Amino acid sequence: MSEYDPQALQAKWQQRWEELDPFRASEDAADTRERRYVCDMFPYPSGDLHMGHGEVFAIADVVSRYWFQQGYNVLHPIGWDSFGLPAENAAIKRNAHPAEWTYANIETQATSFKRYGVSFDWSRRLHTSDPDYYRWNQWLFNRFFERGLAYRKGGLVNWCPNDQTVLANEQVVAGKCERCGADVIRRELTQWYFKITDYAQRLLDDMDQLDSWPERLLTMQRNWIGRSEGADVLFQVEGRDEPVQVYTTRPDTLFGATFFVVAADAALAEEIVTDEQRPAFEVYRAEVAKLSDIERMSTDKDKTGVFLGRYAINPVNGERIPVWAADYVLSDYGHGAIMAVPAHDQRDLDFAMKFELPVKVVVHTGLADPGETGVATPGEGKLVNSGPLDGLTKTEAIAKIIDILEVDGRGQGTVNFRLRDWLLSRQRFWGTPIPIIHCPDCGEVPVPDEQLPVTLPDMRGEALAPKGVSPLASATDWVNVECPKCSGPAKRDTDTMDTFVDSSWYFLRYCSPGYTEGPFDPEQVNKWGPIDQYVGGIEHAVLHLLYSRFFTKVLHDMGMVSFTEPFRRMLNQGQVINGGKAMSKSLGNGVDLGQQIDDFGVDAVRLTMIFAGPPEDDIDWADLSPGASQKFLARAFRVMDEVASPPGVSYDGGDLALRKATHHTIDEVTKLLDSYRFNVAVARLMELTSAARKAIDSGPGAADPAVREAAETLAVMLSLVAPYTAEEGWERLGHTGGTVARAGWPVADPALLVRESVTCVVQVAGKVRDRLEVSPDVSEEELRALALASEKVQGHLSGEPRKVIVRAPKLVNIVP
Ligand code: ANZ
Ligand code: ZN
Repeated sequence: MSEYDPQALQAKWQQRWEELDPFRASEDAADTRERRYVCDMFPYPSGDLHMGHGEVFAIADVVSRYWFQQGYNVLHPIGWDSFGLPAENAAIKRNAHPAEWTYANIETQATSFKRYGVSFDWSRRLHTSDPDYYRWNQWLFNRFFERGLAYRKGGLVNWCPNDQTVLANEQVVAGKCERCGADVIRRELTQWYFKITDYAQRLLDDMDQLDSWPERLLTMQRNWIGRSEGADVLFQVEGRDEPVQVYTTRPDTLFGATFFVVAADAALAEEIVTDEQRPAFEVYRAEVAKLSDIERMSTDKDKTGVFLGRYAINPVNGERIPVWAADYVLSDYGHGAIMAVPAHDQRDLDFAMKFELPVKVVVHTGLADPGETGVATPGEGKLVNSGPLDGLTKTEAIAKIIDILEVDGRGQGTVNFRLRDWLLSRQRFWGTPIPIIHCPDCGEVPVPDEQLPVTLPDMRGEALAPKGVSPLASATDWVNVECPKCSGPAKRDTDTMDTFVDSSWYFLRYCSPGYTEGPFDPEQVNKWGPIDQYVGGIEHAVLHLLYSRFFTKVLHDMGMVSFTEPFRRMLNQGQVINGGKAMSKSLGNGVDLGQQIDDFGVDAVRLTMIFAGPPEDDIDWADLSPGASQKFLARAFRVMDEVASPPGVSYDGGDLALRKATHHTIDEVTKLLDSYRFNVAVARLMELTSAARKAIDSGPGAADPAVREAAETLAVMLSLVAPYTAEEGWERLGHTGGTVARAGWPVADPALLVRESVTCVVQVAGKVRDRLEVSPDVSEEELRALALASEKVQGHLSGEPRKVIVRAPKLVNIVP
């Protein structure tokens, strides 16, 4: 007997895995095994791996190793999302190049992943900051540009005053920069966008294919896309020739519009404001510029606004209603102007009460008068005070008013989306240069494909400090180029791409990482894709997970991928917290993954993560005991180490009770893994360990074949969670030179799954050839099938037997 020493096992087996390289996906066309693709959201190299990584990668590894054991041709790759701001900030601080920090951290993480024993195919490793990766970002940008899916426009954008760069809407969380937490302000800038809005409807429709995604995630995407049906209505505004459009989801309430509101920052407000009201308007507009969309839309915020001195005409009843500017109407949603119906919309009512504007009920809901109570009644009811709509229900009234408006050319039914185009320019250095050359004569000219990649110039330290324009602008040699079209003097675009571009297709590159003819080899991608299991955090719900879906659809339309959704199945792991709170520097409750591994060993840490609960739930490290996990692993190891029968021994005569326990474990663990109940599966392995221990100590003893069967089962199943312990145990069991990771998943013998059993004698031509353990209430049918399936019986049959006499449950007599 020898001691269980996790650190020694790690050193030994890491070395062996390095030699064996057991997790290579096969590209061999002759390999007919079914392919499975499992992928973890790739890490950002911000330092060493942390507890969160420990959890995600442990979870995905269970899936990957399970599929390997089941004999699939598994692809489980790893790479690094290695462009981004932190590297740049570190470089400024240390007067270095961002690459130094980035690649040093990548090495640290790679070393830690190897120690953590994750079943990666290391040959497919990629880094998005490598020119032979980001070259394809640029190539894809050119394709998007050709298709009109990448375009430049001016407008108000989200600006982080701390990071000095623009942010996509998706990167602004509750009015703050998703990265650094600074309050986001709005700035007028000309920027590049991807036209994700062209795909809004398909992004919604194709959610049908994502039925195994968490409902919470789907809801977040659905709300972010924000489809609504309604009408565009044209209002004449006095003093302006062109009518003004508003978007409304409640055209049925048109007769209840008592005022009109234009977004304070919309060009229209500035255009129509009267001279008299202009000074007040300008003061107000400056105030609004400081607010984020979220603050502006917040329902509990006090309503503010200014009268613009103008009136609009209600197209259905000719009423003159005052036009105001306010912040609760957004300039980039709908048409940036609304008809206000205070009786039936709470925000309009709050505004009306504050500025003493009239409230007119047009839907009779049975609730008290909103003008009295201050509570709007947005619900259903019969229309009143609405001329031709009186007496109709909401749905009827919507249909009718749209008819009326369409006949008069004063409006039309329409669909609207909340989703905005994806702003992709960033005024920072450490990213993919946008491959566009601005020529005074030819305009925006894409860098020809054969000149890609446009690599970053060599810049470091202070030169990278944020200045509000991209640091690339100061690399004059790099900026000044010939126009590819007319050869005249021109300038490179100096912005870099949002790093979410890099992560929108990296999982496709994994399928053929060295490919030089394009971003990926379509043939390989169509063989591996879509990803069978993707694992990563819910924080990417409306960012990476939406962008990747968009990219996949565009690539599908380009004929480059055969599927339209990249991730067949999605698992959002919970967070690792400590003491009921997220780990943070300020709380001082951080737990260091490396330290945990030093203290308890990789396997104990992984097992603790998996055993803590369902993978979607948060894990509170304070409630867990990696020490207890280690003790369990030592017990399991001793069982495997003590087995005294030789490998290959027949289990047939083994202790029946233990054999049954083993086969029940196989059956249950398989089902539990199929339904992602990994923690319960671990509990079953703990039970099997105890059963084997008992058999050794106070049962048939270590030489009984059933003990070997239990121990081998344990080794194979444990390899999903505790690979080092499993490998060493497997070797001690006499399987030398290979790896338990490829031992093959055990299959439960149905005869041993029968809870209470009787022994059924099977005779062939009057001689006993087999004994089957069957349920006392086994049917004649089943028993007949079991008997005929027995190998021992088959050995005495040649072809169909002449007669099978079944006396359930005890006897089967076969006449050959
Ligand atoms: C009149 C009305 C009456 C409205 C009523 C609602 C209830 P969703 O569903 O999110 O698309 N709206 C339109 N454009 C806006 C903008 N730029 N900023 C802020 N609000 C805007 O919301 C559509 C509704 O939000 C529209 O329908 C409009 O108010 C408002 F009883 O029009 B409604
Ligand atoms: Zn030119």
